[in-house]
Amino acid sequence: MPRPLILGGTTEAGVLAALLAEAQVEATLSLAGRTRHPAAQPLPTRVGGFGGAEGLARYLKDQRITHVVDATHPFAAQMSRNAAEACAVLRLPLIALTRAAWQAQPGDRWQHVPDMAGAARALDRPATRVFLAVGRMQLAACAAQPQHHYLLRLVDAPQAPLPLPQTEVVVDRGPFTAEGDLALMRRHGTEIVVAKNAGGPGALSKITAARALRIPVMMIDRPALPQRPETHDPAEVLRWLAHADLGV
Ligand code: 3Y8
Ligand code: NAP
Repeated sequence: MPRPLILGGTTEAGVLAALLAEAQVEATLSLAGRTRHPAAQPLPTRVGGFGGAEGLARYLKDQRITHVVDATHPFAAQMSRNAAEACAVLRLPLIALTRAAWQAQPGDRWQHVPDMAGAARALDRPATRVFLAVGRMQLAACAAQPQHHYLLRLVDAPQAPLPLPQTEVVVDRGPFTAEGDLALMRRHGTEIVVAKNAGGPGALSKITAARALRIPVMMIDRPALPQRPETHDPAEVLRWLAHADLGV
């Protein structure tokens, strides 16, 4: 019987967790512990880092894990690198459950930047009203551009002073809706949206709202990830587990 470890923290990981629980697969879900009250999941869940690739390898051995599913967010590049390294060392089967990157549609006004530092550089312009929808961990990069009025959406209320002088904070966790984001951006008077190319439906609403408002989007492209088998379909992961379980 397979004993997979699911590296989660995304909408798709939640869908997979439900399928695995329903199929009574002996799976464990893993979260980093980034948020104060993570959503309950239908699988036994462990929270916190492993201690690098070595710590992950030790965990995989100690827990007799047979397969690893990397269902982390496309910007969780360190976790993905560690998973690829640990699975290579232990010769464990690894598959990534990912979602396609968003693509600009005709009429969209996207400016691509390579990473958060690139976004901060591209914000070197007169004061404007920015919906900085990249979460808490990336805010410091924009401290070099204090002239803007930032709308921030965070999963948890900030515990420490924010590195930006003019902010409006919305504490909310997704998935979000286009109607909700349209109202939020109208109320804030948003003039540009800064977003990570997360893909998937859970964070797309602000992109849809920007399209409706015809305002520009500064799109942060995804970091490079290690080569590994990938699927966008949670059901495919179950077939992969069953197939691998036949020892084939
Ligand atoms: C801890 C688990 C589910 C999964 C929901 C998805 C959708 C909603 C949209 C905006 C963008 C952002 C952020 C976002 C979204 C889903 C998904 C997704 C973006 C939770 C979760 C954890 C995290 C961590 C958190 C980061 C932050 C990023 C907020 C749970 C809710 C901005 C990414 O305060 C912090 O430290 C937050 C940190 C990493 C990025 C950052 O750099 O700050 N996600 N998000 C996971 C863990 O501990 O391992 O708390 O229940 C999961 C989800 N967040 O259950 O349906 O699948 O992407 N998450 C981005 O995409 O830009 C919000 O506001 O429009
Ligand atoms: P990251 O930068 O790739 O990882 C940094 C370290 O956090 C990892 O080396 C690992 O610590 C720990 N870690 C990350 N994901 C983990 C997991 N699922 N289980 C156990 N430990 C984990 O990751 P991140 O960008 O901070 O993302 C953290 C979590 O939030 C992930 O679960 C991700 O799916 C979720 N998330 C992230 C974003 C985002 O925008 N980055 C968006 C939505 C959800 P050790 O080295 O000690 O093992």
